[in-house]
Amino acid sequence: MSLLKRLSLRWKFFTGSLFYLTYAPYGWVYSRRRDRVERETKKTPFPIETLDKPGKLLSAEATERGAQFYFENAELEATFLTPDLVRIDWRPGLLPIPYAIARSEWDAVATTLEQTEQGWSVSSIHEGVSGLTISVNDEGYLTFSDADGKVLREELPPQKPGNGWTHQAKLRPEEHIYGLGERIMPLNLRLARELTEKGEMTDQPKTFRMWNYDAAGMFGPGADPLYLSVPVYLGFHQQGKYLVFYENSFDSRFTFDAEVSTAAFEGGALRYYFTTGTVPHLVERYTELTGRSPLPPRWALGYHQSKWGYNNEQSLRKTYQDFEANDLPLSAIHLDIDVQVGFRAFTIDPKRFPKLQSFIQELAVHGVQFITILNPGIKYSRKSNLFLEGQVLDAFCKLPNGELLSGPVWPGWCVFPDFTNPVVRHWWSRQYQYLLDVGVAGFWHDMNEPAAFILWGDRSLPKVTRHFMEGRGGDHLEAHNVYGMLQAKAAYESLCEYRPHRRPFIISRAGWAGLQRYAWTWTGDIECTWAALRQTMSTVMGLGLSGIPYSGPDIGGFQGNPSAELYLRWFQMSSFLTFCRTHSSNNVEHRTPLTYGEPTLSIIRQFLKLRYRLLPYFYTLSWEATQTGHPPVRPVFWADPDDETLWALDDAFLLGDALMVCPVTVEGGRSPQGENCFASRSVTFPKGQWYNFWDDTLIDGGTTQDIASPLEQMPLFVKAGSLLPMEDSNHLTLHIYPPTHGTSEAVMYTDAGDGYGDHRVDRFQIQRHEHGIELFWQHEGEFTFPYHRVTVQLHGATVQQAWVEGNETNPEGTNSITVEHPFKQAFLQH
Ligand code: MIG
Repeated sequence: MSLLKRLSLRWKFFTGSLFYLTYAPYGWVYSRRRDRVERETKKTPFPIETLDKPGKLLSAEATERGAQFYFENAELEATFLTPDLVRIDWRPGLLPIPYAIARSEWDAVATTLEQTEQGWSVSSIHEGVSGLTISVNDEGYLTFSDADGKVLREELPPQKPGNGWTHQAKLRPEEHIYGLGERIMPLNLRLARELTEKGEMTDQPKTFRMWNYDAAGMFGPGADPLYLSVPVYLGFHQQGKYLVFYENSFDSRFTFDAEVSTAAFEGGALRYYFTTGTVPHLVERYTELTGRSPLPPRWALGYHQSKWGYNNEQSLRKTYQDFEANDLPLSAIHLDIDVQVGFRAFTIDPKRFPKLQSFIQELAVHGVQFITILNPGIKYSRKSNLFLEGQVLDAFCKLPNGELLSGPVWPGWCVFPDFTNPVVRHWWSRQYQYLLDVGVAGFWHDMNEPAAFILWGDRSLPKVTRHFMEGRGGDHLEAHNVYGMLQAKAAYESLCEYRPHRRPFIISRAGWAGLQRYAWTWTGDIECTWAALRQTMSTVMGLGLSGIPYSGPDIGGFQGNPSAELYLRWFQMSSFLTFCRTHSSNNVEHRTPLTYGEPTLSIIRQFLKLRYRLLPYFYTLSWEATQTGHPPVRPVFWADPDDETLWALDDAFLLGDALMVCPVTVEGGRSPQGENCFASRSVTFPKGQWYNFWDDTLIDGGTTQDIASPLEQMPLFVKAGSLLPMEDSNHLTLHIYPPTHGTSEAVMYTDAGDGYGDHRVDRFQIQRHEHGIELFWQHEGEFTFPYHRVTVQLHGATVQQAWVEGNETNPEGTNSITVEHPFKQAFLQH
């Protein structure tokens, strides 16, 4: 790096940091005020109902969907929603407002209640036999067992040390735990403890806190909590697999010790859901309960370019032109707070962006969309219309003494809309209309944990802040974690109402159980290191298992300037994540695929183009996620959940069932000794056969092998039996990676890419014969087949002769045929 460049970077960092410093006095005033308010409210204590334990079990009675148990000091209710999904309520305690819940009507479930030696047991009856059984003993121990009598979970009697419950369950030595929303931890959360002890984590991740938290500018592996928490986890052990979801939004802490798990809540009733079955089934049930992501607009699966620092129209035009001139595909440009007037939500500075509307229209023709950021805080100023309107509607959060709460964010002193009030959500929804009229395609919600600038203490609102909570009232301890999700709900409803013919696109930094119904997320201000690149893979997989299928990190990291190699490797990984966006802080160098010149640029172009060719596959996975909740990006164990050796594997991921992606997360992809001396990484293959994407060699599953990983190749594998649909404008290529024997199936989903019109599902069957491959093709749905040409390309074999619907067709080269229309049957002889 030249001296000049280095100096200019220093200067940028310095001015960028100054930017933060100007807020220090606000932070000081606010931190003091927050502490004082919290202290004073404690003087008039809440009524605290404590309980040591539930006491003796006195009686039990059957209910319509389960049973009710009466203990000396507590009540327990088991309600079966399906034969394998049960809701447990321990009372007393405040029941939640059902913000997480997407479904309230369930088919009837037959259940039986029986007295046993130790107490009672309640079971669901499924097809004449007992499905899930919960045994309740005299002191409040609960045991969950499946239809075969295998014990899945043993719970200790819960305790109520304060306003909330503490809940413990036994853990087996081999038990693996996944989920809890956004964590920058190993995929198996139980490993966080070990890594801390070995000193491999920067923080002390022994406790996972549920408290959406602004990591403010930078965080690395081990930091906890982060912006988005979901109190759901999956457990795997030798007796089976289960999922537990605590429907309680209060501040809480989860730990997984050697023998017990603990979940401790600051308030509310102890309400949780338990289900069991295969891994896909667990995710299906959880997303049946909390909802699934709607189909995104197809462009959203393309590449997004973002930068905190696009502060005039010229910088946007230049960005677009750079992409255009360098033959780099681009789907969206994101506008950060620089676009606003005084960082105020729903504003665009007409001085610096005088022709934004026509520029947006111009780029729309080239398939580029605009996304704008907004924060929930509204400037506390009588010059702000939003402030005045909100005051009249009583829209802002208040302190217990009735005073308006204000806290510092980018615009200065801000007030915070209370999204737990439906009137406020409706008012907020209306505000998007103006930006929609300007042509903005989607919204990026930042700082919605909600975050406030502080000098010490918690970076949010005072915990005693009052919230409407749909009319029943509550404090910030309960409302905090749902705040960002409810803002996303308001935005989602706005887009449905004001732009009904296009699908909503919203990205939210904060969230809770059910966020997936409204928004995508990104992983915030991740540091710019190899360790962070490595760990974000688990973050994305963990989010997927927590019901949130769309996420990704800032490519290259938010804070800092990655080396060309780190950026390239990060890019290669992100090309296979659902949300693929480069973004960076205002105090670092502008970062795009062009920043590093050659050879980085060409390699990135190759990966970007591969992603765009794979869009039919990505889009099909998105459609499948609407039907099943299965996240497109999933842990490798998904390929063979019974193989325990895969349970902790988190250095690779699957994209759908067909692709295994093995990012390179260490420096030195190409050794300095010479061009032909490649580095490699080790790859563990789940059972089955895997084709190397780059050279079609076939690899046996159940093995671990060293695979070459030069800079231009990230190890990538296709499962034998897959069909990968790839497109190049209106030319579709069906890449067939045949099964080694028998038959396999694949689907492809297509529609207009946005809106709510017709769709089409193409279904393929690949049959392996002794001398060739037979392909059967059927479809359903009214959408017209959008491609003008179809190539069938066979991998792993050479085509000698080919027939389409029985007519001989000449193979082109060694392994493909091309036709004009979809067909019903083809045979490729090899
Ligand atoms: O206080 O809007 O995570 O993506 O560029 C920082 C400026 C506020 C934090 C977000 C980041 C965004 C930045 N924001």
